[in-house]
Amino acid sequence: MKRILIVGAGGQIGSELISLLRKLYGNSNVVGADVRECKDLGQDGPFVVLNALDAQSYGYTVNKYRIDTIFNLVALLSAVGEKDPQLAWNINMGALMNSLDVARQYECKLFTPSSIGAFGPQSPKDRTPQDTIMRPTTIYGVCKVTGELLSDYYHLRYGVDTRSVRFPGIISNVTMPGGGTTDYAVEIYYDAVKDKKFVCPVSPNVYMDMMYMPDALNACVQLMEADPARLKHRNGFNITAMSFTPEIIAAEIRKHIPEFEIAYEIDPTKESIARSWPNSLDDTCAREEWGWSPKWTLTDTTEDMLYVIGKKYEQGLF
Ligand code: AKB
Repeated sequence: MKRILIVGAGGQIGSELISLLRKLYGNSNVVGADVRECKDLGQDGPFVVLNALDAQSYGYTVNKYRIDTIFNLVALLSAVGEKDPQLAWNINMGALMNSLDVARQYECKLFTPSSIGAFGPQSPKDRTPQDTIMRPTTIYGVCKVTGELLSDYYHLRYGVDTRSVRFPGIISNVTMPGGGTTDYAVEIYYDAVKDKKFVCPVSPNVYMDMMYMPDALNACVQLMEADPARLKHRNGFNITAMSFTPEIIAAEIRKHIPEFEIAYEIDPTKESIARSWPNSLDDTCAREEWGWSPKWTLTDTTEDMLYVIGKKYEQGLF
């Protein structure tokens, strides 16, 4: 990776990936792109307003900045996708098709995240294997499985260097996630700091895989830098760092804020999505093929999240 374009740079992952990549590869070598103007992202390096569905502008940007690696982070997430499945398909698949075609034309490597949402109710629930039945029941999951297959196809048919991981819920404290089923695992920390209570949209005993942002960012870099000769899989690798329920994360928060309370107001869409997803993934292939090894447990994540969000609260930032 020498000249990198992050499409969807204003989102939860993009807004932090851009800082890491600029540190590693040089500010001027990492171009941020988003459908909205993001003033902060243009301060240290190049930033362009780009609609990933506009193939011509996408190609123009890649050519202009002599890009060799694209991170396509454009996505409508699982819960919001169910409100308008046609829109979710058009955005998720439109951005992916344009990314694949541009990567093919300009000989770029391409990273597009997949998700635990690529699995469905018929997938094995615990330590879900890398290669197993998928059959998701959300439009988001349908897009993710299709995206994995299309990305593998572009690799086989045209030699495009496509790679991806199946991200679990990402816990972070810079940009809020929007419209996902796992968003509660971020919101709970903000509400714990501000109100010492949280109303959770999924049941107390529902397990889902999660990961702290620093591990998610390392996964992006490590996979894209991995020796292709070692990759038996490409799109997408199971990765995980922790698996917990709302009850478990609440208990962890109570170690720091003993008066913290959690109540439940179940959101039927999020609940049924969460129940259709695995409890935990088996990430052996990622460990073997490119050295994946997460660092952050729920205990360290909680300590760090409460510290950082506590500082933001003191500064009146939310
Ligand atoms: C979502 O909840 O939709 C995402 C995901 C797990 O892909 N965070």
